[in-house]
Parts: sequence; C-alpha cells; structure tokens
Amino acid sequence: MQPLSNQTLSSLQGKVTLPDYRLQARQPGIGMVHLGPGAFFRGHQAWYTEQALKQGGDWGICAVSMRSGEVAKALNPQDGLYTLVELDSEIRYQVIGAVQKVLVAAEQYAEVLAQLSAAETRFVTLTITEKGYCLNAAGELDLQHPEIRQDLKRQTQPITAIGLLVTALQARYQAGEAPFCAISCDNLTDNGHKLKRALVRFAREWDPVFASWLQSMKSPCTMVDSITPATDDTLRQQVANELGLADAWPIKRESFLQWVIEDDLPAERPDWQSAGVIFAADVSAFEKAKLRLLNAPHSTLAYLGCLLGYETVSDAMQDDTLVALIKRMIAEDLMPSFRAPAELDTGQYSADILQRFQNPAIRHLLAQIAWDGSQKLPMRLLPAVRDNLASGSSIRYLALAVAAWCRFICLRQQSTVPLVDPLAEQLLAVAASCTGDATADVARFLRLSAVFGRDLATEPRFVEALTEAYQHLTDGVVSALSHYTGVA
Ligand code: CS2
Repeated sequence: MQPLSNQTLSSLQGKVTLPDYRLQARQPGIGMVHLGPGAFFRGHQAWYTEQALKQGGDWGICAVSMRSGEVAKALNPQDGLYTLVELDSEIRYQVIGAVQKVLVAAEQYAEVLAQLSAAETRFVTLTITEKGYCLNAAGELDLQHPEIRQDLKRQTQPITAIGLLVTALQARYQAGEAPFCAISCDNLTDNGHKLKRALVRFAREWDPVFASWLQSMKSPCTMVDSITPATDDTLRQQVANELGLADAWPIKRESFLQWVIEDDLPAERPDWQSAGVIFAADVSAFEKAKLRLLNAPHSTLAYLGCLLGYETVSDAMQDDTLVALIKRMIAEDLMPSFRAPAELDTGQYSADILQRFQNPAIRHLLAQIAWDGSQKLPMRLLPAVRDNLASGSSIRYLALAVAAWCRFICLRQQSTVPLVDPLAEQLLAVAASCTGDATADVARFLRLSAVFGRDLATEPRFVEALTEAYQHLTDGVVSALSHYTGVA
C-alpha cells in the first residue's frame, strides 16, 4: 500500500477533508515551533492551526521532540501529513497538513536552535506534560532538578525544554531579535505564567540583564480540552481501509474540542479565532473548571477503575456505583471548591463531560490516565483539597481519590506492570514499606513533599479523611464504594 504523502494526497480528493493549500504550488512558510508533538497536540493545536492556514498566512509548524525520534520517523516520510479521526456518533476523517517537519532536539540540535532563533518563528507552543516544566511543589522552577542543574552548566546541549527555550531566546536577544510568544498547552494551573517565570528564573542564573529583557516576552495562559487516547494498530488499519493509503501514525479523538487563550498575544497571529478559539482576559476560571470537573474525575476514575480491574474510561462508566461516586464527588467536593466563569453553566458542563466519558467509540485506557500521578494530583486534586480545607467544605471524596492513588501505587508495586511516573522509584519504595496499617502507610505517603508540599501532612482533617478512605479501600474497593455512595 502506498504511503500518505504530498505525492498521494490528491488521490484522496472528494474522499476526506484535505489540507487544500498542500495541493497548491506555494506552501505556507514556517511560523511556529511546537515542543512535544504527541497525539494531543496533533488533534488540538495543529487542528486549530490547520483551519487558520486555510485562511492564509505563513503559519506552518515545525514540530520538535526533545528526545524520542518515533514521531519524526513516522511523519517525515509522509511530509508531515497524518490523518485525524474523530470518533463519536459519526466518524470523520481529515488529513492535517499544518506540521511541515518534525525535528529531534537530541539528534538535530543545531537545526532546532536555528529554527527557534529564526525571526520567522513567532510562536512556540508546548505540550510537554506537567513534568516537562521541572517545577517544584510551589510551582516555581526547581533549580535543584538534576536536568535543570545540568542545563544551567551549559557544558552540553540543553536536555530540558526550559533550557532549550532560554538558549534560543538568548540567541534572539543577542541578535537583536524580538522574543517569540510561548504558549503552554498543558494541564497546569496558571500554565503560561508558570512557564514565563521558569524561563526568566533560568535566564537569571545566566545573565540578569537578559532575564529582565525576557520580561517583555508574551506567555499567555490557556485552557485546552479534547479527549485524545494513544494511537493503536486498530486505528492504523481503520485508516488504511478508509483512505487506501498507509499512515504510520494517525491520531484519534472525540469531536469535542476547546481552546481558551488569555488575550495577550502579538497582533500578528494565526486566525485561530475563526477556528473557534476563545480569547479571554482571564483564563484562570476556565482552567479551574476544566481541571476540577474533567481532569479530577478522570484521575479518580483511573485509580479506582484500575483497582476494580476496568480497562477503559467507557468500561468504568458502565459501573453505576462508580458513576454515583463520581457524581457525588463533583457535587459535594469539586463544584464548591472554585468560582466558575460567569458565562459557564457548570451543571451542564459537568453533565456533558460525563457524557463524553461514556463515548463507546473512544477506547481511552485508564492506565494511560493513571500515568504521572505525582505530577497530576498537585494540579487536579490537591488544590481543591486546600481550597475546601480553607473554606470548611467537604473533602471526603477528594480524600478517597487521593487514597485510591496511594492504593494504586501499592498495586503497581506488587505487580509486574511498570509504574509510569517521574518519581516512580520513590513511590515504589514508599509502597514497599507499607504494611496495610492505614495510619502508618498514609504518614509515609504524606512525607512525599514533592507531591503533597509541606502543609497537607499537618492538616488533621485531611489526614483523618485520607486515613479513613485508605482503610476502607484496603478492606475492599467494592465495599468502600458502597460505603461512600450508600449504594449497596
Ligand atoms: C487525561 C487528559 O491523561 C490524562 O491525564 O485526563 O489527557 C484529558 O484527556 C485531557 O485533559 C482532556 O482534555
């Protein structure tokens, strides 16, 4: 079977939605670099930029992987083209042309640096996951992080995204070039501001004058949303059947898509607005609503679902007791924990999210959502715990979710399934020292200040609720759910 490429693209005319501009003689120039070309980026930001490219402008994307060459190997022979499959009540196929090439920083450092330093690169977007920012529990750049320490020494090429971006920004500074606008698209509270603070903090170690110049850089906050599971061979075969061409790495997602960007961008930008992007003066309320009404229930489903032996989100959503628990958690703990954007009907928004979780066409593995708990809990669950401790609101279900994570770590420690987490070694060591005595085990987990900070271990209401939940889960997950929902 022929591969998808510029050569074979025209054979798809009339069959699927195509990047028409790729069929014309003049190709759009590169105007953006994206760090972390995973499935989410390719289904989300690249889709919005694709729509903008159809309006014109040189907004082609140079994608950069920090270390792995897998995406480059798959997409470069296809001229950066790939298929996006929307899986919902209706299945839609679209070939995306926004990504023009994929570079690997570890192998093509000079080319990556040249692209990031080039005047034509006006935007840098990032999906590098929570851990990719190398932040401490307070959300500031962790100068003790071993990779940051290595990059600060500048003896080798930078291995962190922060180190790479500051190196490129310094090259622009020394060349009298304006800084690019950096747009974090990760599930981090205050993501844009945290990114900018981390870049400036790193730069200050090298040159305080350069660091103050960097204060002029734009780094808006964003809220990003679309459920995008990892690609599998079933999808590759499905696309081959539909297109009659081989696509080495298509992606799939639900049809729902949302991008809210803080309205602090350079005037010259891709026409994302026409593609449906919302520009808001303040993104924080949108971020909180999404992190607490989608990602917090997602992580809770992941840990309880794995403990119950479910494989996917839609499988877990068939369990009435589990769904009842999630609904109670949302109503009693999560909704009261934040002030929603005035224009958002949180009841409807939350109901729509649970509907999306039920989408049978999306096989979203709970084990994938369970990755990186040490990075996700501080963004999704613990801020709500702190807010509710301060306001006197319920933390009962939030504590159960955190206890489920602790039990999940113990489950991984007792199995051959690897634990995917940057703190895996520390977490497995804690789990190995657990005895089943809830008070002692919980105290061990709470000593993980990189996850829980220094405050939560001294919060009696939280410690008590967490210990009770841990004990119930240790006695039995099914009985624990009945206890917390009152559903026999
Ligand atoms: C998920 C998110 O893997 C995870 O942690 O909770 O990727 C989630 O699917 C997206 O944030 C949805 O927008």
